[in-house]
Amino acid sequence: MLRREHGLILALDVTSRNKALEVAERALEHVDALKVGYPLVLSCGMEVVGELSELGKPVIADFKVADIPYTSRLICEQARRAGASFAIVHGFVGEDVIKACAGVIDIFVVAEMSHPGAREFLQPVAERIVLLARRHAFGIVAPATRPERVAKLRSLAEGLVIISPGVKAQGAKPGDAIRAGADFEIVGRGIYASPDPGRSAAEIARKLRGVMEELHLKQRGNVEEEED
Ligand code: NUP
Repeated sequence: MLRREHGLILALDVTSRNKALEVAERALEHVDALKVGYPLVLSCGMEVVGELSELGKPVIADFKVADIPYTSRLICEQARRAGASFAIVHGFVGEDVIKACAGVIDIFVVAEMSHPGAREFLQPVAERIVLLARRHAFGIVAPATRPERVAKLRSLAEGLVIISPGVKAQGAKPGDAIRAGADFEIVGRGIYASPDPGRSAAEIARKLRGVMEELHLKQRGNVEEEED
């Protein structure tokens, strides 16, 4: 279950359990989910996934799983056992891997990454990955740093939830990805590395709620126009 209230997912790429819990607690009321990855679990163990999930928001295990189906499935089982509600899995490894992972936990498939290098190998196949994801996944990962790509992938991602990283530290402005069709924006350093993580999360969440409201009004406007 991933309920959208703020449109914001907090990425906790810190390397201390205490810092992760402290930032999560401060930002909690302004975010819809917490995302953990290798920096956190390799430094302080998988137990932190359970501790974070006990705070009451779903935890996304960002392990960018990209192994053979058998091993990928084992990784996803560990994520689920630890208390994660979702895992992030690479799409370029193929449908057998996506299927194996989706059999044990709800997954987000990485369609296109947010960094400049993603243009080299991933972008040319991103649209095909979305079509694969439609058969097995809960959602996809699309780059907030390229809103035009979010819009393109949205047009193919029927029924999928889109989560978009790259906001603040990687250059995207809060709200741009949601305006382009994403459901949630992911923010890490823009919150945990700020002097006041609670306040930064509150400010970003306010902006995102504003954009969602604006889109909703626009949709309603369109409906009313059509009805006239
Ligand atoms: O394409 C991706 N880009 C990306 O930044 C896919 C991801 N999963 N991420 C993750 O999002 C990245 O590993 C980090 O956890 C978060 C972005 O963090 P930040 O740039 O806001 O600090």
